[in-house]
Amino acid sequence: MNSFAEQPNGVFKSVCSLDCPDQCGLLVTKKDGKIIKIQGDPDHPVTSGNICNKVRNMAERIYDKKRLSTPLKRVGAKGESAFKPISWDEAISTISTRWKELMDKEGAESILPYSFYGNMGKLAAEGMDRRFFHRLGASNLERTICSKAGSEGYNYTMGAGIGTDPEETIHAKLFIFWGINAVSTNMHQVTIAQKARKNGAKIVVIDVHKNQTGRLADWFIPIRPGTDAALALGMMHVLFKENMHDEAFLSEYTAGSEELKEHVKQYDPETVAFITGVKSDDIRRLARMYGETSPSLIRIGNGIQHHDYGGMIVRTVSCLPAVTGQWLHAGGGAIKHNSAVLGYNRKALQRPDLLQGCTPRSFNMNRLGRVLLETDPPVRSLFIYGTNPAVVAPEANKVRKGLLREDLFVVVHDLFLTETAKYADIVLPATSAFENTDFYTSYWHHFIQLQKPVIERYGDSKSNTEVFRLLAEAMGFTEQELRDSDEELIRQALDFPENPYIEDIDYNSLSHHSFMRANRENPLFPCKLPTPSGKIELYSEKMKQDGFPALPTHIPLHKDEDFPFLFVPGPNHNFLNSTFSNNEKHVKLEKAPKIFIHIKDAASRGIEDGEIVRIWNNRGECELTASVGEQVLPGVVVSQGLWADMDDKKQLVNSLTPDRLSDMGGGAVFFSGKVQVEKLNDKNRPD
Ligand SMILES: Nc1nc2c(c(=O)[nH]1)N[C@H]1C(S)=C(S)[C@@H](COP(=O)(O)OP(=O)(O)OC[C@H]3O[C@@H](n4cnc5c(=O)[nH]c(N)nc54)[C@H](O)[C@@H]3O)O[C@H]1N2
Ligand SMILES: Nc1nc2c(c(=O)[nH]1)N[C@H]1C(S)=C(S)[C@@H](COP(=O)(O)OP(=O)(O)OC[C@H]3O[C@@H](n4cnc5c(=O)[nH]c(N)nc54)[C@H](O)[C@@H]3O)O[C@H]1N2
Ligand code: SF4
Ligand SMILES: [Mo]
Repeated sequence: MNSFAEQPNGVFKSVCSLDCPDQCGLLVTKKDGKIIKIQGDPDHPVTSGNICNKVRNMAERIYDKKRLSTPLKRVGAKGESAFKPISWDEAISTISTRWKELMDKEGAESILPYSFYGNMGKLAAEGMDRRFFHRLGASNLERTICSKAGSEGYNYTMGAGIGTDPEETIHAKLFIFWGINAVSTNMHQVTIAQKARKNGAKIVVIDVHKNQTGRLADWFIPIRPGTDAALALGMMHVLFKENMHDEAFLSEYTAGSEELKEHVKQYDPETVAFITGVKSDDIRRLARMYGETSPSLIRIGNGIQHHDYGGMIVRTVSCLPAVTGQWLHAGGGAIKHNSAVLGYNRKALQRPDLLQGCTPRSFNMNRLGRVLLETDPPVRSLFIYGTNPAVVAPEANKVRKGLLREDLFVVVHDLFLTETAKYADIVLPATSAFENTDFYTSYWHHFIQLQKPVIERYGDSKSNTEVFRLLAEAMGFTEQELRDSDEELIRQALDFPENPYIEDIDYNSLSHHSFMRANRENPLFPCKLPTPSGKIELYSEKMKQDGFPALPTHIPLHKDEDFPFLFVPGPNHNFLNSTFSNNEKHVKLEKAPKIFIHIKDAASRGIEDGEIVRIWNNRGECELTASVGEQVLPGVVVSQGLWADMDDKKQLVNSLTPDRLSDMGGGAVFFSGKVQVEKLNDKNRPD
């Protein structure tokens, strides 16, 4: 492949690698071999030249003086962050020697890979790494921290990760942003909604926090955390009762509508108001608005699934478009995620056959603390890449305690010395996505894009695929699959006749067009869904077999600890999870980590706007700046941003979050924990 990296000057096409649904097309301007500007690619049909502030500033991160340029070896105590530079030869031979010893003594399952999608490139996130760890026979990691619960819930209803094509949503007359802070986390869906608004569309936002997205709504509906299934069922109650349902659609394309009609009788607006905190008149008004407006789109966010029953909540909300037959209208329906549209050949990419029939033990990534502290036989080595678990994983104090174990050999591959890397024995420098070859599939829009290296690699950094090729060689693995080039990996992954939507897309065509659209027809129906009945399953026998109620149901949150506030610690606008939290400009834009609290709750505790307050439970404590007002309901506190502890400031919100698992998919329940909030000088707390 012709590499742009060799050309010192010019403007080059690229793609955003961050874990964000928009997956923008980029134009990168270079001068004398260095990036001097990053803009949106105006030719990209969906993102059309607009990008967020984070990535406009990305060059600062790429050339940040703090970036790692060479492998490091720990020379101080664990977690003390004292390292000395070493060569790649020494780093790789230290790792392979240690792993060979461990494999001899305790077996390969004493080694655990720990990764996520810090780089959404398919090769970076699930390419040679998976092949290598399969061949090694390492313990398996269940990558469940983000969207697994909701995806499983959605699949019970719809069969696969396929929803409305976002480009079609320009025709919608009603947008319901449901548990999504889209202004920050899916900005192009907001752009489309704003355009549609000029033609009379309305925007409704249902959230526990009136944040930047709630503020732009025509109607903001505050709701108690974890109660959205009840609201959706209340809407269905009204839709059926007032004859606003689409009988023809229900009988043709759904299974179980009669059972559902009967079932939702119990969810009358008064009952639902009591559960959700949404007034009964508002429930009726919302249902009528939904019943009378077509096409309507529900954009289902991650907020509703990071709860104890997040799977069931998403399953329930995703039944709504079927009740009014929205799937037949261009732009109508729902988007949870659209990953299945761009489904590629995962088996060919990840090669599970390299396990040679073994099924290694498996660990849920949301329980890293427990995995490190309570597993027997113990995990003795972690290889962490593309994620920063010391900040982003639940029960952070347990995670950190685990990482401090003297007998645990920790390797971290990252661009920076993250909070996690500070606990490492060996740190490996990673290239940025602009230095790599990869391909990207959005989980919202329908475009695949190829990434060619735009710049030369930084210092002595290496990409994920390069690192695992080196490790394979050092371990003495001779299989060709562990030597395939990046180009070969892409060719194999895109060779996937099972997905007709990407029939025309292969490495060669992508090289010519840089981005290509899935060949998908709209609207979604008529079609046969990959559910057991081939229809939208309002009643699901499969759920019953899996131990869930067969019909959509509201289930209250677990009790958690006996503290007065539900705590919702979401991401913020200027970071991407913990990425950018080490960049001064982004930190300045966010000012400080805040805790939003209702005026009445603040008053009863003598807390004033702008003062630093203590938030604590039996898992940990934080000190955040109070933002007093009416952005949240009484009894709820919300923080924004995955900040690391800085200069002795206690701002690690995940020290407070539970490591329980959600009902489906082993998902994280970041937003179902409870806390106490009090003035900093309050003595009424345990030491
Ligand atoms: N700027 C920016 N963009 C990002 C990210 C980032 O960190 N920063 N992270 C990326 C990633 S990995 C992901 S997964 C997505 C996540 O982005 P989103 O899908 O927007 O999910 P969250 O921001 O986690 O939560 C969305 C909203 O749900 C609300 N919420 C919480 N609990 C409930 C509830 O019970 N009911 C209702 N109705 N609302 C609730 C929160 O207040 C929040 O406003 O964003 C991606 N994009
Ligand atoms: N309290 C709370 N916690 C949360 C959430 C929340 O809403 N609230 N959201 C959760 C969600 S949805 C998610 S997805 C997770 C995300 O959490 P993470 O996956 O940890 O995401 P980041 O914090 O962005 O960290 C990604 C890391 O990958 C590194 N990286 C980037 N590209 C590469 C590469 O090519 N190679 C290597 N080796 N490293 C690379 C980056 O430098 C960065 O340090 O956080 C979860 N944690
Ligand atoms: S983070 Fe999201 S909005 Fe920003 S450039 Fe990347 S894909 Fe686009
Ligand atoms: Mo995520």
